[in-house]
Amino acid sequence: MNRLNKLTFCFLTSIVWLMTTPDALAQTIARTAATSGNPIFPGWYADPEIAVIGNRYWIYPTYSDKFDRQVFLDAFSSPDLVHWTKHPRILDTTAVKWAKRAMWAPSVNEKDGRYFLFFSANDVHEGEIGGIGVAVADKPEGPFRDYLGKPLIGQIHNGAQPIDQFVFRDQDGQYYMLYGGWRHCNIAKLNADFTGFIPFDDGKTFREITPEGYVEGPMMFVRNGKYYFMWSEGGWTGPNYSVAYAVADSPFGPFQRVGKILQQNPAIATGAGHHSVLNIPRTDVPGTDEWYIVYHRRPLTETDPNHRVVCIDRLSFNENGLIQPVQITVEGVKARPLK
Ligand code: FUB
Repeated sequence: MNRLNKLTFCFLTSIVWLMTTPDALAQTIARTAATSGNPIFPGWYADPEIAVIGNRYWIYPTYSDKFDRQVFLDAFSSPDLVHWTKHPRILDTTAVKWAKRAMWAPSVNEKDGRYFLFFSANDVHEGEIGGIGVAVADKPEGPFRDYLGKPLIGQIHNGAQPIDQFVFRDQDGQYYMLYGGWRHCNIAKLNADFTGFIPFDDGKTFREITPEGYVEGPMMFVRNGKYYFMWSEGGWTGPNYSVAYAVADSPFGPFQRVGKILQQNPAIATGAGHHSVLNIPRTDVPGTDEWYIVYHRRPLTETDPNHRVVCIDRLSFNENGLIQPVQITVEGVKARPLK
């Protein structure tokens, strides 16, 4: 080999070596990733709620571990559903004196320039301290501080464990909370400053709207004037955890179960459930009908109940407004930068 050929050989070999080191590979993957992949970020997390705040997507999940280790909440943000930034410990039990463990299912709403994070803590049972609380911050990444110094809902009403809260803004601007474990779901009307609830006309504060099959993880959205109520069924520790829904003309129902739309695929993952839904048009491009579902599932290699990961896939409707069964994927969704 002459000197020029030797130099060319060395140069090419170095390029090939550089490109195959893990760092070079990681950068290449990050630069060229066209889809989010599933899971969308590393770590054991569950019960994700997705929102658009400003020009970023935000996901607020439960940290999935033994109840005694669930003493904080992390959040994740992204400009495009593909590249995610972790915001660690946006809230932890040191900021909430009544919360000791089992911080679950955060639900975040922006109101009057502040961010309100509803969460549950302590896996509360009759006579215990805990339940659903609310924390507040000036930014979506916190730091959040306890808003009330006590639970917003600390008692058991209509048999519903005070967990898995979802705060829903109705078309007229009124906020409602749906919540409940132990196979019961209540709806309650939040007051204007989120310090409590306004009783309904019948004098009751907590109205039960439990549909057939309901277990936990309620959420609601409106599409074409119809109220879609969704929930999780089955046991969250097992493979059959899944999501079903009902449709009605009001947030109070009556809700007739339509069927399951999210469940395990034994070739991809098990235990798919406790989700939230994002509609792009409301926040970005009015007139398109672009929907995403964010949910947790268990990788096929895992049996530990807490080994749950956060995933995203597309959600769609048929011409009658019925939700099509979700195809859970390994690829996730395409990059979707916000305008
Ligand atoms: O992550 C803790 C609990 O598991 C949630 O509150 C339930 O909905 C289930 O996902």
